Amino acid sequence: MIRDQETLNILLHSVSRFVREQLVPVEEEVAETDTIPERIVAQMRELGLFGLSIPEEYGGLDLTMEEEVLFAFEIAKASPAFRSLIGTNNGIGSQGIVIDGTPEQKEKYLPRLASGEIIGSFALTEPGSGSDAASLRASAVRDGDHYVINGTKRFITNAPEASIFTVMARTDPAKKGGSGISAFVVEAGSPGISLGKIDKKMGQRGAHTCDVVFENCRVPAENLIGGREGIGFKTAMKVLDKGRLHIAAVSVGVAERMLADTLRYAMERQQFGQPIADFQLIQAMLADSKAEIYAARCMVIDAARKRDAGENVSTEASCSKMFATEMCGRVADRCVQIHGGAGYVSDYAIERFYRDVRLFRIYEGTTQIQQIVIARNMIKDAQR
Ligand code: COS
Repeated sequence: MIRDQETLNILLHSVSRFVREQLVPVEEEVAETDTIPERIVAQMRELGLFGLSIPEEYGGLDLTMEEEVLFAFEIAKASPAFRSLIGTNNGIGSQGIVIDGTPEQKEKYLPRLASGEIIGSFALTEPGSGSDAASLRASAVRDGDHYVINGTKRFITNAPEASIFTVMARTDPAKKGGSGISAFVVEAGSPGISLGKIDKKMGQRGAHTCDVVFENCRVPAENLIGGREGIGFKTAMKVLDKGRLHIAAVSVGVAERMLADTLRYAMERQQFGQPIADFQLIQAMLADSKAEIYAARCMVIDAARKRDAGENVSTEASCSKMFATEMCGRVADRCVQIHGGAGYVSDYAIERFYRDVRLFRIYEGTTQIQQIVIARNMIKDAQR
C-alpha cells in the first residue's frame, strides 16, 4: 500500500541521490577501513533512515511494507554495509518492541531508535542454536522485580554499535520448545553483558557482528517484551516474517546494481573487435539476470501488498526471501563471469558484491529454513 505517492517519490528520490552522490563514492573506503564514516551516519540520521518502519507517534516514518520494500530497492544499490547499519533499527532490532511491546516500552525506546540516537540489535542465534531457534539455551530466571539472564548469543548484527538488544531467553526450562521462550529489551550498559571480538566475515565489511555474552545480567522485569512470559518465540518469528521480506527486497536492489555495473562493463569492454555485449552468450547471461530480477521484484511487491492488507504472509515472505536471495547469488555469479578476469580482482565493485551477497542466503533464515516454512504452511493449509 502506498499512502501518498508524491511524498514517497520525494523520499525515494532523495535516497537514490544519497546513494549515488554519497554512498557509492565511499564504498571502497568502507571496505578498506571496515568503518562507515561518521558524516555518512549523520546524514542517514538527518534523512530519517533509522526510523522508516517505526510508528509516526514515536518519531518514525511508519512506512507501509510496500513503501519499505521500494525504499530497500534503492538503498541496496550501494554496498550492503550501509543498509545493515540502519537495517536493525528498522527491522529486527526494533520490531519486537513495535509488534509486541507494551506502551511504556514503546515510549521509552522507539523515539531514540527512530532518530538513530541509539542502535537496536536482535539476539536470537546462539553457538548451539541457529536454524533450530526454538532450542535456544540462554536462560532468564525471575528474581524479585528483575530477571537474571545467562547465555551466549552469536553473530549478532550491529552488536558492537548497539545500545539495546532484543534478547530471546528461556524463562520456563520445563518447556523445551518455543513456548518456554520470552523476549527482553536489554540495555547494552547493563552489568553482566560483554561483547566478543568482531567477527572476521567473508564480506560486508563496515557491517559488524560479534558474540554477546550474558553473565548474571540483571534486567528489570518491566523489560519483558509485552509483559508476558512465553510469547518471545512468536515475537521473534513475527519479526523475522517482516525481516525476510526486507532482505528479499535488498537482494533485488543489489542485483539491479550489479547488473547495471555489468551491463556498462560489457558495453565498454572490447574483444574480437567489438563490445562483449554484442556476443549472444553474454546477452544470454544479461537477459537471464534481467528476467530473474524482474520476477523477484514483482514477487516482493506482491507479498508486501498482501502484508499491508493484513494477510498472513509467512509463506509469501519465505518464498520471496528464498527466491530473491538465490536469484541474487546467480546474478552475482553471472556478473563476475561477464567481467572475466576483471571480476576476480578488487578493482571492480563486483568482486566485493559477490562476497557481500553470499550472506543473504544464510541470515534471517537460510534458504533451507525458508523451504521448510513454505512446505509446512502448504501442508497445514491443505489440512484445513
Ligand atoms: N508468526 C507467528 N507465530 C509463528 C510463526 C510466525 N511466522 N512461525 C511459527 N509460529 C508459532 C507457531 O504457530 C507455533 O505456535 P503454537 O505452539 O501456538 O502452535 C510456535 O510458533 C512454534 O512454531 P513451530 O512449531 O513451527 O516451531 P519450530 O521449532 O518447528 O521451528 C522454524 C520453526 C524452523 C521455522 C524456526 O525455528 C525458524 O524460523 N528458524 C530459523 C531462525 C532464523 O531465521 N534465524 C536467523 C537468525 S535471526 S537474524
